[in-house]
Amino acid sequence: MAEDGLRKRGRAVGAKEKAEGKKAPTLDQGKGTAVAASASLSKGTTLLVAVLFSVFAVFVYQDPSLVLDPINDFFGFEENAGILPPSTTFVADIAKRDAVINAFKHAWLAYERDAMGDDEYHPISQKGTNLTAAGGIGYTVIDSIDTMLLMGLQDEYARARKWVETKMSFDRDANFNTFETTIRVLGGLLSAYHFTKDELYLEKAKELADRIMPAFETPSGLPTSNVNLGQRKGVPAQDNKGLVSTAEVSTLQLEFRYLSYLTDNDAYWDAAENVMRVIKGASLTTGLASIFMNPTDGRFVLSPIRLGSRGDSYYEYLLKQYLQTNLTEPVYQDMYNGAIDGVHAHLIRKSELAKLTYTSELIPEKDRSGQISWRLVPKQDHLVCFFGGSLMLGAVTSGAQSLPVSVPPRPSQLTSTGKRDWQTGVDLIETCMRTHDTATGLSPEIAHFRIPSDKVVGSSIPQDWYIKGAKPGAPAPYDARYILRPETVESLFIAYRLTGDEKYRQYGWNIFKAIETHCKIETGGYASIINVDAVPVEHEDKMETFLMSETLKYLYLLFEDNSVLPLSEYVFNTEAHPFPIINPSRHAAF
Ligand code: DMJ
Repeated sequence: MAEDGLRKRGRAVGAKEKAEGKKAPTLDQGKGTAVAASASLSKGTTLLVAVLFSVFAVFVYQDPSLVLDPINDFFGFEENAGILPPSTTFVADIAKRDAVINAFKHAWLAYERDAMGDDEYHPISQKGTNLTAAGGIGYTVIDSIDTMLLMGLQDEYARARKWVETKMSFDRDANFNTFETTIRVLGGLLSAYHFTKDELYLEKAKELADRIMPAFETPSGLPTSNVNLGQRKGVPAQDNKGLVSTAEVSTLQLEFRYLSYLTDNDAYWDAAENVMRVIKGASLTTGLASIFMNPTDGRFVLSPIRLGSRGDSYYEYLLKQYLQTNLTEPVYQDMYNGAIDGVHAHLIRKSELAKLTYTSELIPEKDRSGQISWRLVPKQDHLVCFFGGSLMLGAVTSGAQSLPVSVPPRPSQLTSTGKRDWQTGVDLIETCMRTHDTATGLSPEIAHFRIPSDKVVGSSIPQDWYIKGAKPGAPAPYDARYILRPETVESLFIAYRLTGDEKYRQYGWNIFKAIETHCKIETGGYASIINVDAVPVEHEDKMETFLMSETLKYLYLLFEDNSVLPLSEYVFNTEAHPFPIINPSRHAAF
């Protein structure tokens, strides 16, 4: 199914092209006519032919697939010939896949033993805590269920389901983050329902969404940052003057749209789509998005522009909304294309020494006269590492000349922006892998890249990038930590599915081994580390829920047979909860 879906359809196109190739006799006749005509060619015509031939030669030099593709198709060569032998491509690496399953069990069983039902887990103190004093909402349990189902952990799943049925409650009189609750809990419930068709999950999803919906009741319709689930009331964030994060308001759409699709209740879809309408209306000419918006007037507020925190999944969900409804809503494709053009024009840079591709941030600065200028800061969050895989996925869908493309795509199958995005995606993944060149083999929360004006000397990592504030013997800065984040392995999974290139599995295995070596707690669970560049490591007593929902799921899928969750049939929410691609009767009305 998975890549098979992509690949089978790829072969179908090849077959069609081959069928057209069978019109060879007609071509031969044409060639005979041309030969006869050539006898009477004038010198001028000969010159014209020579010029045309030269132009053609230049095009072929730039893109050899112009000639190679028709030859491959005519002779029936496999579309991915030369990448990997088709018979061995994409089969599971069972030993590595099962090692990831064992890691999941090591995490889950410790959580279940010490903290079952609590929102968060602290593996060193072997305790759980809740997000609020009003009690838990199933943050960790729900975030983990679809991974258990995928991994075939029936016993663990049965116990988790029992807890959901008998203990989980959203009737909590406290403020919860609207975005986090949606992506982790609503997203997890919807995936669990998709895989099991167990009404329990759909009922819980509806109840939770109904409690979140009042957050959208602002003058603009941009939801408040928090929501009191017990009182069913939107609550503006205390910090940030009641402003909302762009990524947070624009990363609820896959979940609310899918819930409408399942329930035939348009209210969820309407609320989520209205946010996109407001954002489109507020859009900056660059296609980029500042990280804060005003929920009263629905406008962007002067604030940094970046692909890291508060910006990241805005770009992710533009593409994924387009994919979710089977490429039938061009408004999201247009918004995505505009945003990615803006990213290339303003944020993508090359490092000084090794010419690594990285993303920088734009920080607005006002001078005394109120004049605004934008300072480019060469700072890339680990969060940005989702973007390499996302660009590659965008290239083979939004950036395809026609669908489906081969695995990997041929240059001739991509538009010029598709080719650009594919290359940037490939390069960004390499850069993210270079940020794993640390003492632990894990990458820091934030990497800075050297620029000519940089005065940094003597970093412990004498490369194109460094951890700001890291000094031998001094306490590690916040930037130096690894908190079990998934973004790099997420991109590796997508890159492997779209290329079949074994190097992505090797990269993923290296990261997995580093997690096992440095983050695993012998008594159970995994913990964040406070400095990726110091061994032996010092742990922070926290196991983020996205270890089980994302990091281990993407690693599992990287080593699993590609018939599991084909990218041609599924779209992953930003917390790695898979939703099926749907064909709804409605489409964006703006
Ligand atoms: C996850 O909760 C989601 O992937 C979110 O979009 C960004 N951050 C974390 C994981 O790093």
